Amino acid sequence: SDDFVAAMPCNPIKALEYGHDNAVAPPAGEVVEPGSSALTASTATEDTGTAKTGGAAPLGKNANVASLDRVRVDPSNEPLTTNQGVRIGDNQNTLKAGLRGPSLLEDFILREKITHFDHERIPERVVHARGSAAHGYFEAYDTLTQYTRAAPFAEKGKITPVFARFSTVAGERGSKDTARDARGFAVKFYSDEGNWDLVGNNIPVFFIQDAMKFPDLVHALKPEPHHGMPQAASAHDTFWDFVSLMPESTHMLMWVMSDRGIPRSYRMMQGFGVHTFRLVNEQGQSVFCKFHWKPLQGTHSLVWDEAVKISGANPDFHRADLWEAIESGEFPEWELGLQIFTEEQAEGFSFDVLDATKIVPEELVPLTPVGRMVLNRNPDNFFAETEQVAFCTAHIIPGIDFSNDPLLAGRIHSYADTQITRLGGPNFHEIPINSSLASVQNNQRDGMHRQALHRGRVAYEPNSLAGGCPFQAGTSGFVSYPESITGDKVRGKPEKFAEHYAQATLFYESQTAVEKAHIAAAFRFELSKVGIPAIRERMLASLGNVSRELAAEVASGLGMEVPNAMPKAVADPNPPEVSVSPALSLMALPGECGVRTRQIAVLVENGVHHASLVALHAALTEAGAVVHFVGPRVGTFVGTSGEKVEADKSMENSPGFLFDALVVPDGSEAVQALAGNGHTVEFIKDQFRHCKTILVLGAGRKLLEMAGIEPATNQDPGILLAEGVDAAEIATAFIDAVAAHRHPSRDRDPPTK
Ligand code: HDD
Repeated sequence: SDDFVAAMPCNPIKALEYGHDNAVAPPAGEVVEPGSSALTASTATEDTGTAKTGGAAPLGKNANVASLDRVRVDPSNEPLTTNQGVRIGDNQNTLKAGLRGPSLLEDFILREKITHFDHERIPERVVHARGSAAHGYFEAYDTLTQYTRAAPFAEKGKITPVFARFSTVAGERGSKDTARDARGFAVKFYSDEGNWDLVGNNIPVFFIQDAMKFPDLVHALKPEPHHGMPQAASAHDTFWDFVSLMPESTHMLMWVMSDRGIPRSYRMMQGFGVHTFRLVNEQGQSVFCKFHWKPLQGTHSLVWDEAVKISGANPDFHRADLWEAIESGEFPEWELGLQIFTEEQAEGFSFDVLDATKIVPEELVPLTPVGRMVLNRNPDNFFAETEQVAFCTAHIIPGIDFSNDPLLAGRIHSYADTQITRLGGPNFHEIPINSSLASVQNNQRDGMHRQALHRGRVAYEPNSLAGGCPFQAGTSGFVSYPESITGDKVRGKPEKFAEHYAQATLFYESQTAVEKAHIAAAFRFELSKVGIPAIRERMLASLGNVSRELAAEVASGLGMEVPNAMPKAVADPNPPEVSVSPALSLMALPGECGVRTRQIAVLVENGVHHASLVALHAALTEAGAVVHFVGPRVGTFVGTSGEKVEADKSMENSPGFLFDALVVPDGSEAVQALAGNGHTVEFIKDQFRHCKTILVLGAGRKLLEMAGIEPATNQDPGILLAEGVDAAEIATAFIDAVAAHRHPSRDRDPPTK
């Protein structure tokens, strides 16, 4: 009976485990109206209303979060036990023969505890070791059944749970967040037709065209093998040796050397599936597709001097930013856009869509927005979820298929393979964060750490003893797109792969002047760290093929002559379709969130003009900014008329470059005291140098002058003076200036201040 089934010790979350009505079309899933406030409101209260430390773990509203409830552990009111459930009476002392005697081998409690500890670490990811992740959901704007039968796009408003992990590539697990690097952007969709992993980066192209070169690339990029340096940095000989010998990497180099390589936040970067994929509809028709994630928070970056300093003061800068935004209910959101094109269209392009070093310019194929992803819940346990999640490009579902991109082919193999070492065997799909919400039924058996308890004696197919189950799903299951293939078995590349520079030039020429200057400065910095002059020269020769202007700029920064441009593989390539693509500039996607989540520092000291700060605080908080009072130390300060101001950060623990904007306070006594503290001028100078907004109230102007900034002659829209002006009045202007992110008219190389 149903009661009996319910009473069985099966996983109640996976209610479908014991049979389900195999549908041909994907089930509709949970559906809400797009943008429905009911959805966000329910998750918002759920997530923000529950403390994440201590107490019972909150029950998630996202389906994949709920399925994790079965493994959540809550020690409230529970005694300490061994792994065998035996209560431990004393967790302080080993078992000894006499108080001063030797420890006894029979102390199974000590031995279990130490043994487990000894094996706590697992191998880190060979690339993308450093990362942070969050739960959320994908919501389809509309049905996309015209192009694909993929479950997440089956119905307007359909919700699919996701887990997304962002990462740096080169650094080890404990390395800094703000290294110059590509960022991983991996999304696991727990669809009702199985897990689909879109394992992308924040850059739409890659360094190499063929997976055969991936180990070489990574060996060149990672710390050099003899001395293990440098950590989380591409600025060293082996990397530039390799890429300067691989002209196909030039396009990706332009992106990594641009400000995209140092994002302000994981929440403020784009994501790309990189490869050309296929969409396949229920009739078996297929189109090509590229995946783009666009952050609604805008695309914003750090500047290099800032990134370097942040890595010292807060190596967890991006991890903390993502965590804190979600904890505060400020859920980051991305729109998924597709570039959909036919094979016939692709054949006409000047480049090959199977070449992962090429984009499809949006001028050729515009983006179609198809849904949004919202991340609304932090993991409960970093190891169990963020560390153990296993993404894999081979995890696709009916309605999605691969193209013949030879880089993708290698990835399809690599991801599942690497988990076998990293997660200790072939059963990593059973780790809760990896297990699909769709029922899993097959005849794969055993192996290390097997969890499933298969009943019966049948583990083969065909069978008659189990009624032929589990049975082949036929066309309701995954059917590879029957692309017809002819050709010789060869090792080689298609013709258009030989053109390496046109899109590097397109990228460079699509940048604003400040962005171009940052690209040149990044090449200069990286190549200045290269010890072998011939490598610098070879790279300059390659850059000469991108832009003479860029090559000259970098060469002069290195005190070198511009060498002759490197000979190209094809002298006379197909002319590119576009020479400028505005979407390639970071400035293209300013975002819609104003100053929400922006970190504002307000300097405080004893004698600070309290009323103006209270008014500002109210206006900024109202606009969604996060205001911090920063003193020479943390703790209480006393304002002009005896009011108390609580500093939650100090200039020592939180230097100026950690904040998006600065308020220099009024109050002559406070200004006097701040003037005597060397940190103050550094704090202001960094804000100035990094082109951030500075609001100076009344007497605070003296501190600006001490920092060598003369606001009277400065036409800078990012420096606001409020003398005799009501603080609340100036708040609006300040908020607008902060929303501009930076004031690049102040950008100087080298810095003047
Ligand atoms: Fe990769 C991890 C993205 C090429 C082999 N890769 C990894 C992750 C991301 C990417 C985001 C981290 C996933 C996570 O958060 O756990 N990789 C890319 C992109 C590529 C790319 C966008 C080019 C388009 N990767 C690539 C190639 C190969 C690999 C060509 C091998 C042939 N990548 C791996 C890996 C990793 C990995 C060794 C390390 C840990 C893991 O997979 O789970 O299998």
